[in-house]
Amino acid sequence: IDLDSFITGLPKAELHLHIEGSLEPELMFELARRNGIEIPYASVEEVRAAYAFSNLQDFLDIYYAGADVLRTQQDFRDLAAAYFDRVAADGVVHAEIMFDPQTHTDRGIPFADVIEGLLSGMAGAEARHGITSKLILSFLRHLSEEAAFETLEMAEPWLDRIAAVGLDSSEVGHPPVKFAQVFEAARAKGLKITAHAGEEGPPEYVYQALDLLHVDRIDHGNRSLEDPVLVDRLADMGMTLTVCPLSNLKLCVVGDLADHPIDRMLALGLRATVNSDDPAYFGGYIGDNFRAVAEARGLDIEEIVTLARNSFTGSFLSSEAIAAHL
Ligand code: ES4
Ligand code: ZN
Repeated sequence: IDLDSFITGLPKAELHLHIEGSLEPELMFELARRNGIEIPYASVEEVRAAYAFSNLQDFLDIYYAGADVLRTQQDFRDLAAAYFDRVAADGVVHAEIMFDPQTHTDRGIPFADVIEGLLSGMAGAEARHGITSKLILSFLRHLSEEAAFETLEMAEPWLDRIAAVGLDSSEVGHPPVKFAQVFEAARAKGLKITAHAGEEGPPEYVYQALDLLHVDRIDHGNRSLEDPVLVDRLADMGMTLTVCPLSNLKLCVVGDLADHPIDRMLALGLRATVNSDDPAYFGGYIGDNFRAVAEARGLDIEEIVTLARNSFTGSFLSSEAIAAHL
């Protein structure tokens, strides 16, 4: 059995996936047609050609524009269904997916349509593929903490179907401290906490995510490696990092996949995982991320198995469910 087939067959969980970032150009065109929306591209090829980014903000501008075709509950269900149908072939057995409600409610789309559509897509995935999933509500950090509080309030009727809150969008200039109070409120409601930190932002933002947001997981975390004291702390506490190799490459967090720190993270004792982030924009789903980084870094079977095991250990599943996957 070759390494690629081994990776595909290895049961894995995806812990860092923005569902809006799984919107493939083909579905973007279909939804634009269905909803009578003009999009500034003539073809699927032209959309893909526009996906060249030199940093996070470059990408975010295109990602928020793309999300404009998502209008109805059915759109959100179709979006989620397409993601799960795709990753079923990648050996994904569990996924914890993020959504950005503010991207939609700020355009007048009812929160109920967004979340009910996604929940329906998730239920379908369990029925069709046996894939379990959880939902992570992510706050946009370029907006105010007050706006995040309003979003948390909108989510109140669905809190039993939301596993965690997250923090994403433009990192630099919007440190975790800006959201300390809303994360405290979310934690008081029994929600788990994750936050993007150390993708473009400095190690200080990772410290803030730990000390002020009390995160259960760090999304990305790459720049933690600049601070050996921080690395030891993350390793000692068994903090999960949801690392996204192809995202790191496309957003120039790393210059070359051959320089990706995934195996250095493991060697330092960090609980690193491999994830896709925004697969439709970054050139691959979770299996592609495993295969690309395994090849670029020459990962061995043991490292690959550790990464897959970490995805369950670092999940928000119950300890019994985690044990059943290991
Ligand atoms: C994101 Cl890669 C990344 N970083 C921060 N926010 C995001 N939202 C969607 N993808
Ligand atoms: Zn992300």
